[in-house]
Amino acid sequence: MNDLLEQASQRLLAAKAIAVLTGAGISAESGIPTFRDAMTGLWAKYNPADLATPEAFARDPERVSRWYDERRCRVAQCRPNSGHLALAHLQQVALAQEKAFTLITQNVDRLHQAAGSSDVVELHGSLWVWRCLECGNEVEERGPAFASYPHACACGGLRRPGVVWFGELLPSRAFATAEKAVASCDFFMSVGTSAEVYPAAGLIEQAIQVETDVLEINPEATAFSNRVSWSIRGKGGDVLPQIVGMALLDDASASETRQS
Ligand code: BJW
Ligand code: ZN
Repeated sequence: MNDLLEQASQRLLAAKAIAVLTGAGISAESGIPTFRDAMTGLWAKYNPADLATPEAFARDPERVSRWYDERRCRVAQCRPNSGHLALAHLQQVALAQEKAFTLITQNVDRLHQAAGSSDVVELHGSLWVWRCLECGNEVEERGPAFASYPHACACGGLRRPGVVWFGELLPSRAFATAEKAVASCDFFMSVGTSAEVYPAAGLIEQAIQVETDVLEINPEATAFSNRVSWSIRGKGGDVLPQIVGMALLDDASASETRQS
């Protein structure tokens, strides 16, 4: 694994445009359950068709709103981990060196932003934003659990969580930004995603097709593991700080050599 880390960090150091796609696995070490992990994932306990579709909300808005509000309140107790922090640090250094850097996430927890990442491209929306189905008004809900369910707007309409459910289109501007970043990057990282949900997983396919260097970080294999340049089996919170640390250390020693 050390050889893989060394090689990938060398390429990261040389990259001029970096794009990163993250999934629920990067937040697992912050205490937020993933979706598809066999024992601990949300879909091991719940049926997505009952909770994560517009039809489920239409059928039982009380249950769906309560479930999302409970998740919102749980995430409010969670802090970014060393994986989120390493990506925020990498972005800062990349931008200072005038490299392009785009962080694309499927996560709805906003822990990347809490770690200091900016301009995060949210493909599946956010647990914090709730939108009225009648008047379209959007509010950022940062307070305690709602007093009653379903959550209602001042206009009397129902508010739904601002996440993207199965069968719904992804926000078009966010997806276009993501596709453009992947098309123009020379180093792509996929971290903590099972790569099973489309069109987000299609971004990994796109990176492989354009022959960008692709690094996957995940404790488990995915459908892309055999096709990427490096597949590192490990946790985001362990591997990301190492890889970013190695790349920045190499960079610092190279600039010392240049100066002496
Ligand atoms: C660690 C770790 C550690 C653990 N460190 N790693 C093409 C083919 C087949 C189907 C489709 C297709 N195109 C579209 C579809 C349908 C559907 C889809 O993809 N279904 C598949 C499941 C089969 N897609 C859609 O419906 C999308 N919309 C769409 O396509 O619109 C066009 C359309 C409209 C109408 C008809 C047809 C097409 C919308 C997808 C929306 C996804 N929404 C969710 C819920 C969000 C709200 C909520 O939070 O409840 O988004 S589902 C859920 O999955 C969530 C996630 O963002 C998403 C991805 O999951 P992720 O992040 O990869 O998590 P996991 O749990 O799957 O994986 C975690 C990984 O972490 C694992 O690999 C672990 O090993 C790893 N891990 N610990 C690093 N410490
Ligand atoms: Zn309203």
